[in-house]
Amino acid sequence: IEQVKLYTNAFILQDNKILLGYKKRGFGKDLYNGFGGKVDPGETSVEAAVRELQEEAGITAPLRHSGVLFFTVSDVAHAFYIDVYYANEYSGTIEETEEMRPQWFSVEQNATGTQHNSNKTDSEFAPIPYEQMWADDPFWLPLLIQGRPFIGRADFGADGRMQKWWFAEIPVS
Ligand code: 6U4
Ligand code: NA
Ligand code: NA
Repeated sequence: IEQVKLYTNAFILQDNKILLGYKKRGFGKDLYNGFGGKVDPGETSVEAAVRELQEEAGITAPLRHSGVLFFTVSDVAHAFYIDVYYANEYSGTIEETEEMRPQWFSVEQNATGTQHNSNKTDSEFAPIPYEQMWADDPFWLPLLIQGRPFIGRADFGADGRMQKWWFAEIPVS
């Protein structure tokens, strides 16, 4: 690894829904993810997270830190250090931008794995589209949703497949 670059990734969690963005261009194109990007010189990680959320979804939120991720990609010279944030509220109006198409998803079906509530035939919101997300996301996104801090590492091959990984909840007292 020649260099580590700092990134952010931010999620809004509200009313058993999570706000994801469909990435329309650049790194991770055609995948759903949180909102984020590179930490610029002179700004803190949380400042970058707030700025990127504003730039990509049009909203501002009181972001709180949730986890830390470290990724390598075999044909990319730098490693990705990602601070992951969440908020339960936001201000402004969610807007599609040139980079991201925001969309709400239900967290309920994903949390339980099955639908126990037979009164609820179909949700207005689709479950989290893990098959259209980075391969590491199923390991830590459920922890973020449950408010449990996490840490993890994954190494991706040139083909984009996750080759080695390790994720854990951070015990907090
Ligand atoms: P520029 O060059 O400024 O347009 P920027 O918007 O700063 O780029 P971008 O969009 O490339 O950065 O940021 C990548 C985003 O993808 C960050 O939110 C971090 C996130 N990311 C990168 N690898 C990831 C992975 N394996 N799993 C994941 N998110 C990842 O869930
Ligand atoms: Na970005
Ligand atoms: Na950026």
